[in-house]
Amino acid sequence: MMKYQNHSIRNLLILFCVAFSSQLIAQKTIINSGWQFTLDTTKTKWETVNIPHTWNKDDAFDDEGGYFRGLGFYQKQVYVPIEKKGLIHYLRFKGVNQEANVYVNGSFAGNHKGGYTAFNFNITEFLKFGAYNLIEVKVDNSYNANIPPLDIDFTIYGGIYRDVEWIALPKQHLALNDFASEGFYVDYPNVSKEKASVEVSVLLDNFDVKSASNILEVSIADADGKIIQTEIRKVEINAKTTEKLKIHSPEIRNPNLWSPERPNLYHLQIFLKDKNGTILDEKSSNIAFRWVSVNPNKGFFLNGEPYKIIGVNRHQDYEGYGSAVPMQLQEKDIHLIKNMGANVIRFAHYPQAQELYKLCDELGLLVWSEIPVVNKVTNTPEFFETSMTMQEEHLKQYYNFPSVVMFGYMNEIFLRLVFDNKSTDQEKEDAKIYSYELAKKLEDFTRKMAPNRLTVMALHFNEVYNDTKIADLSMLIGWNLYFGWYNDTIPDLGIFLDDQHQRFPNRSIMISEYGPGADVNISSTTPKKYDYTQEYQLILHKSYYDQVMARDFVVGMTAWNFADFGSEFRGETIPHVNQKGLVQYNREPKAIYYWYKAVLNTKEPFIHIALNAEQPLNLIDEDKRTVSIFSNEKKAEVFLNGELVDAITFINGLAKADIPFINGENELKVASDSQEETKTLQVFKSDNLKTAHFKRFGINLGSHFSFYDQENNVTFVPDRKYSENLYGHFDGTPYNITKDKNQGIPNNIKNTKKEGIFQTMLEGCTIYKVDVPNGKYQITLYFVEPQIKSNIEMVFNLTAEKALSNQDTKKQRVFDVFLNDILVESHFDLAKTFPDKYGVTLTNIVNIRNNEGLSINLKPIEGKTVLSGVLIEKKD
Ligand code: GCB
Repeated sequence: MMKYQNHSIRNLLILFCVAFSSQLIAQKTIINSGWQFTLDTTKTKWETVNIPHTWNKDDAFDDEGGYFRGLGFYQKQVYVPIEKKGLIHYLRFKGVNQEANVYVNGSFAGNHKGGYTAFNFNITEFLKFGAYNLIEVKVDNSYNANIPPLDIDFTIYGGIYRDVEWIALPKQHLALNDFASEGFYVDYPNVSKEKASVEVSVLLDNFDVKSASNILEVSIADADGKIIQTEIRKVEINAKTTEKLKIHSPEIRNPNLWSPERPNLYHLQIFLKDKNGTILDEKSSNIAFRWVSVNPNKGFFLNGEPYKIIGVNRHQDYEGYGSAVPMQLQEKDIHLIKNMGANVIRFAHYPQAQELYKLCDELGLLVWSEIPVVNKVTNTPEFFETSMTMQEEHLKQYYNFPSVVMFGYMNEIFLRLVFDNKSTDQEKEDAKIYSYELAKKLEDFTRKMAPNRLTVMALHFNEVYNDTKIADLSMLIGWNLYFGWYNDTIPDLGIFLDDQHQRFPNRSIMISEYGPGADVNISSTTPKKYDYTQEYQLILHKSYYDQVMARDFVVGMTAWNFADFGSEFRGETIPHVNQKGLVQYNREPKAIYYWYKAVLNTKEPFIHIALNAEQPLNLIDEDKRTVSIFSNEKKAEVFLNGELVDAITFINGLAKADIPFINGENELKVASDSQEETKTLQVFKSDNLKTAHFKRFGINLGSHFSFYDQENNVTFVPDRKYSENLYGHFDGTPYNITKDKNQGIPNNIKNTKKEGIFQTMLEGCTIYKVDVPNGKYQITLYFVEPQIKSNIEMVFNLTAEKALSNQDTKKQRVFDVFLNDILVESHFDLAKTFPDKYGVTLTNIVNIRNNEGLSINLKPIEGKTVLSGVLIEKKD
């Protein structure tokens, strides 16, 4: 079907053409273009928008807390020619977040709850023919205790964010009213290496007042498009009824089996014809022969062979677009995931665009698909019913994608309960019971509806899932494990897995989520938990991979997350973004993406130097820098400025080389027999700042990591204790660094994009020295008051500790600021002058003479001083 996103007139033309053609055939038109939209409940001012659309693409990322959750109104006029009168007309909405009420010419056409599944409304009875028809959609993304998901770690962008279709059909057609499925379901009874057969269940609707004699034609084509079999049936459909029939195809001998390595597809085509052979309706689908199973001791099996599944989770939003992402960009994600060498995607935590599942069929990616019953359940009949309906829509709409091998329905359903300090013990016990009840209903229903798929559920690290026995319901259990981040240390993963396996020997388990946050601008030679360095991200992922590969019983793992994603309440080093992606929010890969590619993609040889050439590198009092290099080659040679400096061997995709960079421009080349990569890097190398030449020099105080400040093109060096001819503090301690978690560190700081500098700081420092040469400098000091009251609840820290934030916001500290004995700021009181959590800078010009270097003196008047960063810029 073609898309005319910006040509609504063409859409109408198509409707005309169809109407004037002699045959009345099914017609699908995408009506994305030129809708009127407003958030104004008086509906007086409208703007014109195209679908996909969300009203939260900006406000979910701005400096103000929160984002608009409420009502949005859409409307559109569509001309329907008189010739279309004999047809049945449907509106199909592929995704409206999260509740929609649709009206046609003022009449109520239907309501739909849930933002991630499609719905169809038959609007024929409301239409005027040979006239314009007004379509109105009232969309609501407010919190609704009866619609899953409830409190979650992702933004609920409101709007009509997937395509809208107008489908006009002859009176007999494949049903569109069975939970918005395509009206047919493909099954594969008895698939093996030797033979396979296909069974297609078709729902045929007859809207006529008389019965109809039709012909149903079901054919299967091979990968080259050659039809290999066709089944033809005469069907008599009674007036105003739906006819259900099953077509069994003859056996196919030695079928080409489907796998991620060899995604052999066949193609199914269904035609409904009238008795004269005119096509009334047609449908098609990928079909593929594969079977899967799990074994508690041996893991996952694909087509009878053991198979480790390794891949990613994916959220659907994208930097700058919110949830309204052009399909081409979304499809690019799937290609990126495939090229990384992944063999599985978990579409978490909700069904995503169908086009992507089709691409998974074609590229070869196993799929886990699920509905957004996440973190908690509301004990109302409405919540239960909406969840069940959502799962029915999900199963029926995604049933025919052969890539889908796992159907899920719940994620960490006891997360809120565990951190709930308001409910009574009895209420908590009740919550365990009713959440289990819903899980059981969803499990039974999924097994019944989708008998050839695995059922799955994801849990967080807590015994409550074992105690309640909810973990025994699904065929496969996914543990979301954040050892080395929210919990304990990285090696605790293996201990946990072994313990679970021993205690629950009949359970098949995988790791459905894991991973630390990482920021491409943050780097360290001494990476640690919670520092957001790419180096720590590598350590954690690599170790998880090793621990999973060492255990046959573990089915596999899916990293959290393929890409950074919007989570409005979060405040990490990038405000409102969950930063656990293997690629950034704009899909630029982080270093870790290349490490996975080195291990998993054996087809495309490549070499990647894990350094960002854009970012200047500092080697202060450091002779060599250890650089990580990723490759799926066996060995390579490393050249610096044309000289061979090392010969490396890659183990599990990784080799490290100590590079003796020189001051200035460096060309680093790594070459194997067939591949090479070269990076040109700007290096500032010095063991004596007094004799150094630089334009800008920045220091990230209170921190062991460097931060690349794009705006100034400076990499701020980590802090250190002062030593002669270099820089550093004489006193003070890193603010809250001992806490090992990011609580207490200010987040979502207003007026800056440099959280990496502001968030860490020295507290109680009175003397800081930088031994720069004599000259004129512009000195910028960076401050933030860390104890400003925060309204951000860091629930995803998964810890019972309380944030340090809710303290008195006034007069935390007052101090004088001196630069080389000149008082540049007197009675500096951050809390008083900047009552909001605000990134504050003080900039002064200073002349440094007599080899005295730069001395920053902070003299406390009340409380302890703070200082987050220093930028020194040469001015003469
Ligand atoms: C989880 C959740 C996921 C969160 C993730 C995190 O366990 O399932 O929705 O985004 O942790 O990053 O904390």
